[in-house]
Amino acid sequence: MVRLAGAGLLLAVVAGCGGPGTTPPITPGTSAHPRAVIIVLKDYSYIPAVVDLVPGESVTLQVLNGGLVIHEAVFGGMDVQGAWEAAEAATTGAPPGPTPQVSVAPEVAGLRIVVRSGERVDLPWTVPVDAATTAARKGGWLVGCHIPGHWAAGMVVPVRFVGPDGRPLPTGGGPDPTTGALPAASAAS
Ligand SMILES: [Cu+2]
Repeated sequence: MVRLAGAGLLLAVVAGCGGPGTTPPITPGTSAHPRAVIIVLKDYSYIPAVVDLVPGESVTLQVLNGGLVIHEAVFGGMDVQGAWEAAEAATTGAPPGPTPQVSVAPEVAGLRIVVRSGERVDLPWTVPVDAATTAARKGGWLVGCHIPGHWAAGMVVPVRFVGPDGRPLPTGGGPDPTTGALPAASAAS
């Protein structure tokens, strides 16, 4: 119940920051002072609409599920998204109860945070220093949910890598850094 109350508060805070898609100036996080990156999971979308990250910075991911069903935030390129989409598709139709354990090969595991309804998971993380250049080769990074049916329902947002000055870094391909237009949602290939 306390966590649910916190969910409402966080949503209010996020809404008060100008809404999804705005880019307030970023002060990159350091190991001594990690930057809080707040991501709210809903049925079936994310807030914010674009996740800004500075390569090499230390962040504390605060992933809050304000929806009614379990969700996740998988960070990575389309190779990562596709791997989780395929792995979790195998759980379609599983009976109610504990979420089935799924895994993918380490090289396409990316970063995955699963959060149950009303809960929040905090995770310290250092954004790979080569994330933007890697993304440039692989068509951009995304944050997506692969609970069966959720990606298809539109539960995916782009990552925008930005420099310490808050300006987008060139990552080539992938989501349009301005409009956030996404690649085709058929991640199962
Ligand atoms: Cu989901």
